[in-house]
Amino acid sequence: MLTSKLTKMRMVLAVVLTLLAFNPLANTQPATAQSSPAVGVACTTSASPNPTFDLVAGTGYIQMPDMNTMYMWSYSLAGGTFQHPGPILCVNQGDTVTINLTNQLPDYRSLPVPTSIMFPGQENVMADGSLAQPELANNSLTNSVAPGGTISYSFVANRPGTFIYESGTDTKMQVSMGLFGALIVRPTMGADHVYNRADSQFTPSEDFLALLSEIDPYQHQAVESNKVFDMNAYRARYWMINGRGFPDSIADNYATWLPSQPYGALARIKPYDPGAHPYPAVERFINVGTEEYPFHPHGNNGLLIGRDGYPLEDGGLDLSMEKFAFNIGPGQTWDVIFKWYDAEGYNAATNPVPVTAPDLVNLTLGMFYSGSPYLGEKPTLPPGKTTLNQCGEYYIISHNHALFQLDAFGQTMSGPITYLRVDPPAPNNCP
Ligand SMILES: [Cu+2]
Repeated sequence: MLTSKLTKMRMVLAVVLTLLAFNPLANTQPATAQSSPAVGVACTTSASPNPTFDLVAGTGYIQMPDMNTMYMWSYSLAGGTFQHPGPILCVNQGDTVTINLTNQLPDYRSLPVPTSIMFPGQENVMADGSLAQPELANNSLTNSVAPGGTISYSFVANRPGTFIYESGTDTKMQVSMGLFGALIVRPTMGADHVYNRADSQFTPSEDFLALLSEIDPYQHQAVESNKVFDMNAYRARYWMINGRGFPDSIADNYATWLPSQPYGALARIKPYDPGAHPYPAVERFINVGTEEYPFHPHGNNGLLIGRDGYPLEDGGLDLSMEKFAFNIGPGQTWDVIFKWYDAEGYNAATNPVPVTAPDLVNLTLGMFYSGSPYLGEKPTLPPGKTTLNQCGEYYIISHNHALFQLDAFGQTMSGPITYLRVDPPAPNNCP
């Protein structure tokens, strides 16, 4: 009896051990989860208070708005598909964040390419258990890792806000090849706050990112074909928002026709309502390029509440400021909250605000126009006109105001343009 019990236990143990040994997720992959809202920040998360992310630095291709294809270097999730930009890492204030980086970059001009991640704004970053140090020999601002190797970075995310993570190695070259991503640290006050300030509370479904970058296609072509590129000749010809150019930028997150560019930049909000929709939206601007990007939302100002992970305050004094355009410098992050007011309270029955529409011959009806100047109205359009408007919503352009940057290698009205979509207040027929 005892013998058979022991045998049984041994058998069970053997099965369990076999299962453990063959479970590919048991040891190699940290438990990360990816949120996939149609619009807004699509976070990659891992369990608090010790979130762990396995990233690879590798190569792949993205699609440009002029139908060009661009060779990129980027960070992706280990075991996942190539993506650009890197995953949006969302952690909580106080978390001990571990990021394991495996270098899968190919040799460039017969030389191995070391790479790294640096975390601007994070203090006491550890690399493989020791305080991270610059490596002069590798032209690296932090500890790098050789091709095929893995390095483990960790830090305590002490301050809430919006941050960059990017290559610290041969930075001018590697960051412009695409090695960057966004890090969002949620404050202890809650994930629906930008900072530990009650007045930084926002609507959770209205958390948006504008990660602004640029590309010199000649640099990328040279690196792809193993040729010399003189970085002094660098000149951007594409400007991107969340790794896409307009009109791809307004497509949903994870649009199937952009398999390597998961992040859209459309902002979709509802009008302010003191009861049903009291809190603002937040837009997190990041500039990983080489010059200022003066981003300009049409139709409304925004309230700048923080920069580089610091709330604009001084000893309790509120230093936030209303801005018409956001002049984000290279390497900066700006956190902006905004509300959209249905100021005149239009109602077709009870408050018909008088507006005389111009004659049809004097009108150009845009593709997203509802056929009415009133939010929530969707009348019939003239014969032959089609619209992408779904339910009487507004679309308001938002773009980089350095207009020469609204370009894709000579194709104008592209680049870092997106829309703010304002849905009618509920009840509405919006999908
Ligand atoms: Cu404009």
